[in-house]
Amino acid sequence: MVKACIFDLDGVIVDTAKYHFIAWRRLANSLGFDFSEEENEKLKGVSRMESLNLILQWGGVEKTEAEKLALTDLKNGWYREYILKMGPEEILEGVVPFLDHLEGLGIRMAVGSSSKNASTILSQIGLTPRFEAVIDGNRITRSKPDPQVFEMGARAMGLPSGECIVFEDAEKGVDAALAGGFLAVGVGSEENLSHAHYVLPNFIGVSLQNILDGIKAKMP
Ligand code: B16
Ligand code: MG
Repeated sequence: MVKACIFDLDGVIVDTAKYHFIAWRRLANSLGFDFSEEENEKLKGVSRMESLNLILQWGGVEKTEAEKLALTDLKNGWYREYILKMGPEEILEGVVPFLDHLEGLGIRMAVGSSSKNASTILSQIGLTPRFEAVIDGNRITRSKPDPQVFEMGARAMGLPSGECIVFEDAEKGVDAALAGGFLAVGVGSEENLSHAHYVLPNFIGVSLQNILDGIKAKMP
């Protein structure tokens, strides 16, 4: 019996991945190297510092902890310039009708994001009041693929993980949902997310029943 849905933010509700990519690339370029869109996929759902560590590794660049902190601050400043210009028009197509649909069914809703900017983004796009709990990068101590962010979301609603569906665009986010015993729905390409219980390309025209049928059909 599904009682709640927990949404990842970046890549599920809004496409902030493009802003992360621009800002990280600007940082890499300032250090004298570049990285590809393919490599960028590996940064999805990963914390800010872990993302920097991966990027520095790709560029073969070493930095002290203090320098790394300064670099993440620099990147976050650039990233925030983009997100502070966001508005409700950046909500991905199909998301608002799907939230309305869930609300009509009495399904509870929370956000589980690795981003420390999650509350800023939700407020910019006007969706803060739609979620009963928002667990973000400021509240967790372990990053995805650890299930902590989703477990805290379920706990905030007083529900066991088995009664919640997690929606995720990142491979590591789907890993986190599965590790926590949630129903995991990938949002994006089947190619990256085939380990989820079900994969949707996006929320356009989607109903909870479609998802439950899809999960059932994919289960052994
Ligand atoms: P910030 P999600 C994640 O958000 C992003 O996918 C990931 O690319 C980013 O590095 C991470 O948040 C941290 O973001 O620098 O804003 O704290 O997909 O878990 O909502
Ligand atoms: Mg994401």
